[in-house]
This record gives sequence, structure tokens and C-alpha cells, in this order.
Amino acid sequence: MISPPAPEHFTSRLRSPTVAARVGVWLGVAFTLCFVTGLISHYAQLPSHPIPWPTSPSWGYRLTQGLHVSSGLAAIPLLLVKLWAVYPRLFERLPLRAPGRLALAGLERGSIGVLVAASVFQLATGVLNAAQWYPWREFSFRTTHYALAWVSIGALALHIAVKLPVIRDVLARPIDDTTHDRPTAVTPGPLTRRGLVRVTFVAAGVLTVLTAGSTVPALRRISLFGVRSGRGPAGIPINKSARAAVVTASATSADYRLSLVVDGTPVRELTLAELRALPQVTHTLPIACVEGWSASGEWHGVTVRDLLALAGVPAGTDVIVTSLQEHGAFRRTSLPGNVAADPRTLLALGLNGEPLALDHGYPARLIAPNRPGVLQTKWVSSLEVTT
Ligand SMILES: Nc1nc2c(c(=O)[nH]1)N[C@H]1C(S)=C(S)[C@@H](COP(=O)(O)O)O[C@H]1N2
Ligand SMILES: [Mo]
Repeated sequence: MISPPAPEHFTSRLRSPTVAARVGVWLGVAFTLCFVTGLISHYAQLPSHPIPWPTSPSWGYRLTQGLHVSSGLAAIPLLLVKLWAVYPRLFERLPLRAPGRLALAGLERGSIGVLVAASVFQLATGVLNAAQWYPWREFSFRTTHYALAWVSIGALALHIAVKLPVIRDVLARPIDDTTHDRPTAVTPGPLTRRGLVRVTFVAAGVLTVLTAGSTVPALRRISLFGVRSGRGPAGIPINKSARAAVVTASATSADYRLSLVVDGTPVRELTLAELRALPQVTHTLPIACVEGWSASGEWHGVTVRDLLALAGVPAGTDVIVTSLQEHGAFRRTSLPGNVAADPRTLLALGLNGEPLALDHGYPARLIAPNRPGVLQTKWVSSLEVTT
């Protein structure tokens, strides 16, 4: 007869609560860091902010986004080892004859099921998003990843609360202590418990270092799993090319004009030569892509503030930035008043001493301090305000 495995079929001594709790602590740290930095990213991407999103430090979003991706990746080996250590408990017989205990056991397993499913979903969709592979057509990554972040952090908090007595007890004991072990977890393996925990931490650390090159230029050469190579025109990667955005013809056309639109009426139309004739400034600002790479560049161009002044609009007004790109979610972005007023917020015409490459947003692109990459609109065709 075929029957499901029972917990006593799993005999490795490595699968102990002392191992699970030690790996679990760091998994909890990684999840919490990932959750908090994720909330920050979600807030930064809202079209308007109840509490203004600050423009300083200019590298703030770059830091939090780098931490988000690194902590998420570090969580992968931690979660795998944690699940491996505890999954025999899944096969424990349910107390079918005692309805009270059955209900409790059912609730506990249900909550763990939710925790595991949500965590695996978060890590998997995060990795797919970083790899720019979007198998999903039916749901928006950002909405779903955000909603399930709350589910997984809530289920995690519940799990920790339920297990707290055991966690505290096993953490206070040496790792080889067997007090809380399943009676059949007795087979010693080639690896010690301490060895397993060390290998897990090393794997998490190595994974982080091998991807951190997407944020930290000094690590780029060993960035085996890095999200982007760091290569691109003027030394900055390209996320979407002009060709993919179908703007090659309109962006290189002699008819290009930047329109300044006030209350639905175009009040100024500027050619590229006219933009170049306006006062030019240079600022060092990063592009920090939500998909997990970032790079700093020296941008030069016209301040959005000056452009708004040309249109007779007071500084501090919200602006809608529109691209020549005709389709796609990132063709229109909103620039809150405090960001538009910052003297470092530019309509950039050049990068790292070169004219802007077509793929970087030629003839003109937005670049603002401490702003998520998706909102740094390329191939800008108009700035619109409503007074
Ligand atoms: N019009 C337009 N602007 C855009 C995008 C886009 O798809 N269309 N992608 C954004 C994203 S996701 C990022 S990370 C940055 C990348 O800029 P880069 O390709 O010059 O590095 O541009 C942003 N601006
Ligand atoms: Mo991006």
C-alpha cells in the first residue's frame, strides 16, 4: 500500500529546531528589511504623496532599492534551508479524533501554508522582475507584490508569535542540544549542524556580493548574477531602447519640440537648439531602477524650474511629464511640486560629457534626485501643469 511519508521517515539530525531557529532569525531580519525597503519603494512610486517624498539625499532611493534586492536574494538560501529543516513536520498526523486540537492544528498549518506560499511567491516574482521577465499578463507586478508583502509579513509575525517560546528556548541552548528534536531525528550526516548553518549564511552572503555589483560599482566585475552589466552609452545601462519604445523617428525628427502646456494650452514650444541656448547646469545623480540596478552619472541640461518659469508657472506646481513614446506604462509620469522645484531636477540634454544617446532619452529626458528609475521619463515631449 502506498502511504504518505511520516515524520519518522526523516532521520537527519540536521533537521532540528536549533538549526531552524538560527536560520530563521536571519530569515526574519532579511524579510523585515525587504518589507520596509519595499514599502519605501511603493510610496516613492505613488503619483502623489500625502507626506511629500523628499529629494534628498539624492542617493536615498538607490540605497533602499539596493537593500531591497540584496535582502530578497539573501532570503532565498535562508528560506530553502529553513523549509528543508522543518518540512517533515508537514507529515505529522492530524489529531482527527479530537476536534478542539484538530481545529488548532488546522489553523497552525493553514497559517504556515499562507506564509510559505506568500514568501515563495514574493521571492520568485522579485527575481523574475529583476530579470525583466514578465510571464504575467493578467496582473500588475507592483500591485500584487505589494499586496502579498503584507500577507507574508503578517503571516510571519503570527508565526513568530506562536513559536516564540520554542524559539527563545532553543536559541538559549547550544546548537547540538537535542531536547526539542523529533525522537527519530538521530542520523548524523557528513555535515554538522554548525556546518549547515555556516554554509547557509555563506551562501546568502555570496549571493548578495555577487549581485551587489548592480548597485555598487566596485563590485561590478564579480557581479555574476548582477541585474545589468553596467555597460551602455556613456557608461550607464539602458533599460528600454528607443527602438523598443518606437520613438526613433519622432526623437530624431527635426520637428521635435518640447511643449510647455499650462491648463491645456501650449504656451511655449522649444526646439532642441533653443533648449541648449537656455542656462545649462550639471549635477551628479543616480538612475536607480526598481528592477534592482543603479548607476550614477553626471547629467547636464536645463532645470525644470527654469522651464516652468519660462511658462510663467510658480515653482512648486505639480507637473505631468509626457514622453514621445505612444504606448507603455511609463510614458507619462507625475512630478510632484517639491521635486519640480528642486534645482537639481533637470530636463537633461547630456550625460557624462556627451550629448544624450538616443537610448538614454535623446533629445531630452527627465532626471531628478532620489527618484525611482521608472519615473525618470525618457524622450520627453511635454511638461504640463494645471494651475
Ligand atoms: N519613456 C520612457 N521612459 C523611461 C522608461 C520607459 O520605458 N519609457 N523606462 C524607465 C526605467 S524603468 C528606467 S530604470 C530608466 C532607465 O534609464 P536608462 O535606460 O537611460 O538607463 O528610464 C525610465 N524612463
Ligand atoms: Mo527601471
